[in-house]
Amino acid sequence: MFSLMDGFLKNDPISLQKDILDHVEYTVARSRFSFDDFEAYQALSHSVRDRLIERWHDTHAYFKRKDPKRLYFLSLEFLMGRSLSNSAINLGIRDQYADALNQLGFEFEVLAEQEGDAAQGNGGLARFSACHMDSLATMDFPAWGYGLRYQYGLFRQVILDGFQHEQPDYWLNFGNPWETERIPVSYAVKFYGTVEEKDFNGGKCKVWVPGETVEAVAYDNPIPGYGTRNTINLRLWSAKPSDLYDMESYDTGDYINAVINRQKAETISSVLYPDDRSYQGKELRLKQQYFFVSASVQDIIRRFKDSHNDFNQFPEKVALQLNDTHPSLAIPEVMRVLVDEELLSWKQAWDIVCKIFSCTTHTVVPEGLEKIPVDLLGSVLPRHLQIIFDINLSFVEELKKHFGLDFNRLSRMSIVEEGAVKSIRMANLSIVCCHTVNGVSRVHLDILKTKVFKDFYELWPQKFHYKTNGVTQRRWLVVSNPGLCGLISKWLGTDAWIRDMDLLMGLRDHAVDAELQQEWKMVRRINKIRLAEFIEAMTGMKVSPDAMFDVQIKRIHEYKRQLLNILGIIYRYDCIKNMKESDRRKVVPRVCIIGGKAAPGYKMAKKIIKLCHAVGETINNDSDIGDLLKLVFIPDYNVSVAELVIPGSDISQHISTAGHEASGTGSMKFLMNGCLLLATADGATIEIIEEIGEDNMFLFGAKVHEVPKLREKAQNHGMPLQFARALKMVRDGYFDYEDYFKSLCDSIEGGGDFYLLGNDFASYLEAQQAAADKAFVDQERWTKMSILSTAGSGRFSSDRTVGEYAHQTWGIEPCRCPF
Ligand code: 26Y
Repeated sequence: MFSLMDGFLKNDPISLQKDILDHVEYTVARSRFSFDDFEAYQALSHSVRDRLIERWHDTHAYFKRKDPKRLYFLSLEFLMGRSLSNSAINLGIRDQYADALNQLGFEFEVLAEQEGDAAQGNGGLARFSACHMDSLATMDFPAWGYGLRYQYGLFRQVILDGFQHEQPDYWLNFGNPWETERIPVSYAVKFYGTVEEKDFNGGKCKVWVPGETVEAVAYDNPIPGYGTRNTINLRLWSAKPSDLYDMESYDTGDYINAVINRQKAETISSVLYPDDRSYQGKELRLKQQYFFVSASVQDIIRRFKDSHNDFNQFPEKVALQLNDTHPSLAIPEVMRVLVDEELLSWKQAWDIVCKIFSCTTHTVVPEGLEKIPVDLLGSVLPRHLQIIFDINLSFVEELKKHFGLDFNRLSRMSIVEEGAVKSIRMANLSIVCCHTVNGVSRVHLDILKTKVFKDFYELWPQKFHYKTNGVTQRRWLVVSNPGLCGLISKWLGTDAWIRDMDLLMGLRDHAVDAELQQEWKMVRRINKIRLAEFIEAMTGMKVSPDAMFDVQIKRIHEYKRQLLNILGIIYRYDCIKNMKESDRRKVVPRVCIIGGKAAPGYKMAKKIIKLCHAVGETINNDSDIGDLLKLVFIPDYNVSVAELVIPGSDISQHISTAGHEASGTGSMKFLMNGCLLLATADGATIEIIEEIGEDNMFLFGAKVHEVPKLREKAQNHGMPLQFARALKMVRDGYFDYEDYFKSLCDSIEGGGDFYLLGNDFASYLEAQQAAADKAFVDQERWTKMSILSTAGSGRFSSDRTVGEYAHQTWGIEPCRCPF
């Protein structure tokens, strides 16, 4: 008789080998005697997935038995990157797999390189979701992630003649071994149609008669915690044509058209919007938002009803977290389901809604705030528009009681914007209905309180909080920098820091120890050599690992000021070119590395990419300069590129105009990896300074409170000399394409320098010189700063962030699967 316990998969090398070969033969359908690296990768990931699924089942059975309050994390974007190494490490069996593969003649590392990135998101906000999933699992929280399964992730960036071109990322082409399709878990999602009023129980009730129905099918992605058996779920919805159609009345022509039209339903989950800044009220985007929200809400309510029959208990069992305003249609959707389908009174439903929702906002600028035209919303979701109007009606009444007839204030705060295009302000809707609104750093919250949501803060100060962002050390150190991890564990005498980052502080005691310094430098050098090889493979350019690697990788945006970096490089180039031979010998050789994508419609950002290439072309081919200065643009920046670049960087730049980066999480990844920061006092950097001290980084530029005055000044004052000189070279066509770059130059000249590049240029150069020419030559001091950076990075683990959210916002407790 087979025992259930025997069903558990074994992790010794022989069992793992057999398992991999079974998958080669039966899952990948290749001969176990002959398969290549990619096929081996596929078999290996299926073997890992089997183990994930086993834990996933155990975790969910345990959650079901214990019935804790659950957190549901709703996000339109999850930027997960690769899964293989992360999963194998979190399962605690990476080394066993490596051994098993060695005996089969394969290398784990090489197979891991076969995996493509899951790029279901744009940038910071989407990595926030991914890091949070890892921390939620590791900390044993009973949580679910919900999102959309895009067929095309973020576009691939191809550079032709220095210009960015976008290519579709059809990431599912080669199958996705990490997901499980769950056909039985599917829900009908309705669109369009009309709302009818029906008599019910002596009263009236609303019935939404849809014009279109689309099926949402669940795809589950297991997320394993580290050092725990807990494995939680990321459920992504895919759109399929619905069966809810009567097709019999069609003749042949109608029939064909009807089938084709039904097929169009799939477009809802076909493509990720590549903009992360300015919102455009597009019908498809609205449908995407509602589609994933409706399926998720149905799933959450179904799970609740499986074991409860009283909706008054709902807030004790359910917390819904909205990642920015993108999923905020969940609010009217929950109201609709509770009132129209579960037949609760409006008041009962409203009380529940006010207790379950919280949100995080990731922006500082009004352009990022979503506004849905009323006409569009009324056509796609007629019942939701009514509900939003009703919520707004009571809200405006409350406002009148509180502030009197202050019409300006009422019109600013109303959920409905009365403008040329009457619209629904999704941020206002979220603030009205969420019990907590979180910013992502201390200064971000200040900006929300004093500017973006000032009126709301005056009404409900208790709603506004911040939780400084963090990133997961499992991916950003353990997966991406095994060398440094080994060293950290050796010197701390434990690897417990992988679940408790505060322990890294212990490195402070050894920061000047010559032996650690030696080993630290060695590990960092190996990472630099790996990066140099990658650069050569990607761009054909040879760079020396002896040079300082100076890196800026992130989305291209005017506020992130890649242009400041490039103008700084031009200035440096010009200085070197005009130097005497004897002075040249004193220059610290530098490799400047820039990477990042521009939104396809963002003209200025695209010009910045071209400028970077044009300047690189000139500098890199100038024999006067040689190895003293190189400029490399790394194409198609994504999560796995970041994993390789970050550990090999000496300094990294986080140079946004103060007050524009809500938090900035890239800096935290560099910090953990012992890379020194060259930064402005913006977003989370302000808190990083508190942890590691100003002396261990290179700070420059205007402070948040100085920016408004400086902007006025910039209108009336000329540019600093060095800045004018660098800019003139671009204007005068030193790098060709002068017509193309004209608007870029105009944007920072003649008083229009909104992001204050001119103002910050001198102090930027000073910080660069302090970094390069002074600190870098003193390798002992540099290594000490590097060790202290890692040592001070504990606070920026997403474990800390998630712990704060759990405790202060969601009210959830760990629920650790015992076996
Ligand atoms: C509405 C649509 C246009 C839109 C789509 C994506 C709007 C915003 C976004 C994404 C925003 C985003 O990624 N924000 C970043 O969030 C990070 C995590 O909190 C922050 O570290 C970073 O400063 C912020 O820009």
